[in-house]
Amino acid sequence: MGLGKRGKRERGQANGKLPATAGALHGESATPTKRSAQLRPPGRSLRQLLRDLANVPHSRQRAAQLLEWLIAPISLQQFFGHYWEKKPLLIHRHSPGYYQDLFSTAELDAILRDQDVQFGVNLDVTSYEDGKRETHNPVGRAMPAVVWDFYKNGCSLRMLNPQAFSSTVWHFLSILQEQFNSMVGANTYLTPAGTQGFAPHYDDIEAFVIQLEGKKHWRIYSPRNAAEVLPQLSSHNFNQTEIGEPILETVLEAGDLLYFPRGFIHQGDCLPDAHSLHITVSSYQRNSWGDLLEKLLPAALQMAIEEDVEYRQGLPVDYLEYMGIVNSDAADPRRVAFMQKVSALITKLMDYAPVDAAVDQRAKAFLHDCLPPVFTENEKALSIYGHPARWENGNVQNVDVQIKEKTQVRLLRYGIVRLCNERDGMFLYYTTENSRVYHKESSKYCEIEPEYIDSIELLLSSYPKYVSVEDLPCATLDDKIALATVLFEKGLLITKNPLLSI
Ligand SMILES: O=C(O)CCC(=O)C(=O)O
Ligand SMILES: [Mn+2]
Repeated sequence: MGLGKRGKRERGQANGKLPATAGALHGESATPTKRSAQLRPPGRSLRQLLRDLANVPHSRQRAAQLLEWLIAPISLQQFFGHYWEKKPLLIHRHSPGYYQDLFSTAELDAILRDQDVQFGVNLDVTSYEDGKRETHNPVGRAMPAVVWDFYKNGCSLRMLNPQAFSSTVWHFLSILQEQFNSMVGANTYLTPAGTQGFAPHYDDIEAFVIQLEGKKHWRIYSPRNAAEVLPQLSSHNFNQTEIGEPILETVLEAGDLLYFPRGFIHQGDCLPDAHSLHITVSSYQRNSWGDLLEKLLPAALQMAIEEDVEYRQGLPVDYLEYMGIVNSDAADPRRVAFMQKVSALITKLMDYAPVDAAVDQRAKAFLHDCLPPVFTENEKALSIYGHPARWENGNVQNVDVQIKEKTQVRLLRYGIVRLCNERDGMFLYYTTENSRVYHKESSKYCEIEPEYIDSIELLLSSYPKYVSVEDLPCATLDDKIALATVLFEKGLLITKNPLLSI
């Protein structure tokens, strides 16, 4: 077994390929001037923001405010109008502590020590030297002594799902996912001074590179051609000769943010004098119109074939004589008629397209992708997690969930449930029993009998206001209490006041 990047082997010095003064070249930079940076208060810390967001009543509003904080001083309107899916955005914040509560190398170290981090599953050890990109993952648990030895020998450490290990990353992403309505993920990248861990490449996600510690020199390149604009899939590792000239070159320092859309090629390397830790927050993987149509069109065609005889009528007996690639240049009027017929049938497909059902299928998949919500202490006390049922004095105590007609309830968050109409009934999908590890749990749902649909809709439309159980539009009081109790037990409802023990 070769030790490779382990052991005492000396490695080459810093890449040494930095321009003397690295700054933004052509990219748009929202750098506050020195003056305004001095006058403006440094901005809320993440810890303070998360505390403040707990008091924002609507979970969608919380999500929007979190994104606002992430990209400040750019507004959401400016961001979605000018940058989102269009071009990179660079923010030099001159406030090194701005993002510091999100994640740190010290936290990575503690995680390695205390939790079961597996090479290849949770952590990648990589290097990119002399144009060669290598992965050095051993098998098994990533023990600190082994991980830090790789690091000392110039390897980068990429943590693949920090949200499974770090409560703050989990909290942050779980709020943000309601802004994008598309899975929000993250990777962290720790790179030793003077090294590069990854080859140039583009990703299949919208990327928010959040610089947490140290510095990194970045080069960003435009998509190489029209087919690579907003790609569905990530690229292979490019050679330096394949990518042209950067449109943006900069050094990110702690507190800085770099956003770029999928398809923008990027590479980052560390200066000789500083390590770098960043977290890339990602969203919008396979969340395009094309991705919707990929599901919708086969369903529309299936319906059209079932319901409309025109789709079942036979093709002309002679069509092979004038259609197909060998006939594609032929000036045959039968070709024109054939094309018109195809066009008409495709246009008519719209009449059969189950658009809402296809959207609900995406929503259901998204709910499965979601991180479970993070409960505040107060929310815990008002939820099933604060329920007083327990074993005490040799007996069970307070087992009954005391939801009564006057109990006031509401959904914990707006985005934790989705009602979907499917072939065999109405189903309520929910996120509260998801895992912090992607798809570790199966999709969670319960069937909702038709007589309960209006009550679910009322809970959604009244959110974030509380409703009295007696006001749920079910047939009987027993039904109202039964529904509220089931939803409460799944962590979907909280009560206005803690349920009293009896
Ligand atoms: O830091 C690096 O070397 C690459 C990071 C990267 O590719 C990313 O954040 O998407
Ligand atoms: Mn990348």
